[in-house]
Amino acid sequence: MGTVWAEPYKIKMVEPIRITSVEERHAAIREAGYNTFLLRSDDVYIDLLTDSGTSAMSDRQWAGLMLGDESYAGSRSYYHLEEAMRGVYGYEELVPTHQGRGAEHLLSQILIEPGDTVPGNMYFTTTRFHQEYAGGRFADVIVDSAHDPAALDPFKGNVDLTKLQALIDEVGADRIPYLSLETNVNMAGGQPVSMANLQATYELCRQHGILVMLDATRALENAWFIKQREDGYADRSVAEILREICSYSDGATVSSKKDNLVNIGGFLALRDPELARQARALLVAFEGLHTYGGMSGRDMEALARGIEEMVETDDHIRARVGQVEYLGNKLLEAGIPIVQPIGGHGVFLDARAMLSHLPQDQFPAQALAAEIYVESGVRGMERGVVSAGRDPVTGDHHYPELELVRLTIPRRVYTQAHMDVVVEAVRQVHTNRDAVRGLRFTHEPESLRFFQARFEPIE
Ligand code: P61
Repeated sequence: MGTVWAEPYKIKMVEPIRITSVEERHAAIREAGYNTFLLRSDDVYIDLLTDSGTSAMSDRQWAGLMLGDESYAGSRSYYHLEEAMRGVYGYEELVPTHQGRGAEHLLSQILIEPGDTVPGNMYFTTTRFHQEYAGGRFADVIVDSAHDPAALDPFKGNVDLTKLQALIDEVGADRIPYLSLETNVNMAGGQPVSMANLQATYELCRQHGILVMLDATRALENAWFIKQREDGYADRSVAEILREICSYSDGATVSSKKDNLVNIGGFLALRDPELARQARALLVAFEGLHTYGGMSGRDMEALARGIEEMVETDDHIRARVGQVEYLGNKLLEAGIPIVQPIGGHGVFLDARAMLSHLPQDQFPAQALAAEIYVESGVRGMERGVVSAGRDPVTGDHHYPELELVRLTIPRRVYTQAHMDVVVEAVRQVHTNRDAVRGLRFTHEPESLRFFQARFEPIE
């Protein structure tokens, strides 16, 4: 069974999806301002916009919805969630939030003073937003290979300790409240951090009195890659590896809409009770009482069950990453340039390589995502200059080296045949790539612009 990744479940309920005509899709994308975030889901065939909140729950999770305790205070479902979080992640203090960015908001507000610098292994959009909103500045300390789609390093999510030390020397440890350490780095293409790097980073930060806060949103996927790629972990369970990952940190923010297999939810986890007290003081103002945060009782019950289920055996994560690798390998065989190694939650197309005739300020990845949608009804997401936004000081675009379209795979939702359709769609667009035109803004929101921006093709 070693290399088999077949799903460790069978299907009990199905949801119909509809394929539209190319004419309908032309009209839909025009209506959506060439932004796949603005499409209606009814106009989408295979939805690879995100793996966030789009996973399929198990029968046990659905049963948990019925058993959720909706008490305003002291809900039984909260205590179940607390027990599951402590058991699986190993942190003592649970601060429940409506989703990941709720936790990022609280963490940024309690720890960041105006003028502080927050280093991180590549930015994430909402994470950096909250750091800047609290008056901080993000500084990228990821290894250089993370910015190179073709670099084959097994751990492209690693922190570059030389960059981190140089930053500490430059701004002083007292202006760095914490290091924001993302597991399985989303914007780098779902790339893992090694255990050795987590340990060394934690050690360096400790020497300087700097906290380490994980973004453990996709820590399970990271644990799987450690098991596959790092010496000494092949015989450990992902549950054990995940616990060890978290041991090299002082706390974590989690969007439970990913690894945790629920449609909504998240949390901030901490070790220090005093920090937890500060977070809960804000929680009750911004999210809800400390025993539900932003979630209903049934949300918490489904989440507790999702956390337990994701690590019950290694078979779930083997199949999850196995499906992503299946899609990635098929695209590689078809000669499509993608980020390598293949990531944990999706396949990232290298739009810069594919549409080399378009300069970056004509938004090649945005144009490519729109084109794939029109060709096939498959919806992906831009992860390039549009997502990177503008520098808050200079007002210029950030020009990231990675100009990507993310084809993100929801967990337990699509089949191998759906993946084959996606390969065909991308192959078709690749063949006709020279005809793809660039885009320009017709509406540019001030912050997190990629969500609601509108574009038109350049003639
Ligand atoms: C996603 F286009 N991710 O990947 P929330 N940390 C990390 C995330 O991946 C993450 C959050 C925190 C999404 C949704 C999304 O620019 C975008 O539960 C590593 O979504 O609040 C979310 O967690 C935030 C899509 C978010 C985006 C921001 O699709």
